[in-house]
Amino acid sequence: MSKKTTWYKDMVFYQIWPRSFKDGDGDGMGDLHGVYEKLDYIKSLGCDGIWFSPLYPSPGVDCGYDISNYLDIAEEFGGMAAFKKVLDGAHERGMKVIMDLVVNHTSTEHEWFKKSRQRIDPYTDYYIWRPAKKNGGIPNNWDSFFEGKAWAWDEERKEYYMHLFAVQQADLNMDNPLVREEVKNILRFWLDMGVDGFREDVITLISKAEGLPNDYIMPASKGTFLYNHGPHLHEYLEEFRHDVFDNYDAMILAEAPLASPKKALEYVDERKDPVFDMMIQFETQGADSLFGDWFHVPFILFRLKRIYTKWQSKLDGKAWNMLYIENHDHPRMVSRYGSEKYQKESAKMLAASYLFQKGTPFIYQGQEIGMTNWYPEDPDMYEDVQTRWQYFNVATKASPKRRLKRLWDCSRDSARTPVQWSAEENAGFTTGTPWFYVNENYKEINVADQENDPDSVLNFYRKAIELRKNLSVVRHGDYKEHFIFSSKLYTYTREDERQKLLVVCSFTDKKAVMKAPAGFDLSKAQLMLHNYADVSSKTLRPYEVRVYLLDK
Ligand code: TEU
Repeated sequence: MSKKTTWYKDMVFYQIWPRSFKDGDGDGMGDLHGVYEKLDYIKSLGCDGIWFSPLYPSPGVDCGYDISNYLDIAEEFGGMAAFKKVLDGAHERGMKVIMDLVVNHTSTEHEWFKKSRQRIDPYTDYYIWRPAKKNGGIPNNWDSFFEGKAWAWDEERKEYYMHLFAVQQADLNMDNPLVREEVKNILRFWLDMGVDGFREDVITLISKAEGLPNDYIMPASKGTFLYNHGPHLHEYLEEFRHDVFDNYDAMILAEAPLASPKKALEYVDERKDPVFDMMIQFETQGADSLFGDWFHVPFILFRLKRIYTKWQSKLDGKAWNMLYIENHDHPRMVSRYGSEKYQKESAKMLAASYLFQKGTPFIYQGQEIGMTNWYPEDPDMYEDVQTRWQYFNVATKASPKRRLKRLWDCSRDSARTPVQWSAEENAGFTTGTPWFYVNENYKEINVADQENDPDSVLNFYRKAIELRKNLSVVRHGDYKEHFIFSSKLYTYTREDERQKLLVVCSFTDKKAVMKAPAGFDLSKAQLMLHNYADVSSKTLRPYEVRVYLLDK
């Protein structure tokens, strides 16, 4: 069957992490009433799609990624009635809505798990249970992403269960056909309601190596290559597609840790019946870290440029890129690849560094006003399960100062503080007591002030998105990087038979001299977007960005 769903290619998505987006009922927790209030705001950015991080009932150990009921909406977010209102409201405004599908694991509070631990059929084999070894030891040496080894002992069943994430996130046994039927029911339930697709959480981890062998190769993160892209993954994904997705016009965005473009093409190559429409790759996050977010190093522009260009060129003509710089799993970009000192300039430059690439851009809540990292003095203020494990159990011999600095640089909580709506109390996020800390800089960085300022980061995003929508060269033209050896500038063009777009991004707080690529006559080009008032000189100021358009 040939690929049918392509509407996402002309769209820009906005990601909502519900707890911190907007509180509509005053209980301190973001909710769907708040989302409803802000639908026109999202639309005003030029976004025509929303990805919701999980809204389902959950004990909240991993902020909703530990689901206890897949067929409902959490009361704290307003329940099903509020969701349907948002879904209809979005559709009325011409916006699509995609949900997070988290089926590598469920919460240990899910009914399936409660019955499975009691060996009540048909749930007995819904999870990955193994007896203790003769010496009482765990079944294999795999590590979890969040909390030590990937196994937890269950006193009731007297067996270990696998958890690749937190202890309260038990991995489903996808080899069990009944579990796959459950997944299909979940998909149909939401698609029949009118949802337009899914972002599939760590979906490449759902098939584990036969026999769950020990990992003797990896020094850390043991097991990664034994459960990522596992033996039956394609088979299960094809089953989901055949039994469900082929009957709907739905978009599938797959989250894929550790995927290279080559690996991604096994799933998204449009010439070969793809199982996914797009993939969330992690490499873009790796220009200031080694082996994942928790080994922070200074930002290196060469690495970012190489990654940007690699994904643009390797997928070109074969598959469609998902473009993003921020989401709920990584600290804020202004604080990492940009500069807090030049917050306004660098937020705009970072926007242009990816919004004009080929693919479908995603914007994470707060990114559009250039929100920055959060610097609490007390490690106990962190909420995230992964962050707390890293602080209390990893690198514990370092000085308290270094340990805290590591959280500032690496924690996901940096991107999870409430959206800064105004300079009012609690940044206008809630009239109650916020569930989490508000970044102290909300008086300087907030939506209300930026609405009134034509030169704000917010209005830069609006202009950039509008340009993208109006110019077919941005959506479909060829991508080319120039001056790849520049340690200060990232320069790229997009080109079709009629037009050529040039984007020059300075990633330095020093001056840099701008050059146009051969054949691009700046005197004939029109300056479409910039982040400094006067643009006469060829010397770029800190974090300057310019976007030029040339008619051929
Ligand atoms: O993230 C998967 C994932 O790989 C991240 O946990 C990543 O390792 C980490 O955030 C890097 O610091 C997805 C969700 O996006 C995340 O929020 C969930 O916690 C996780 O799956 C488990 O469901």
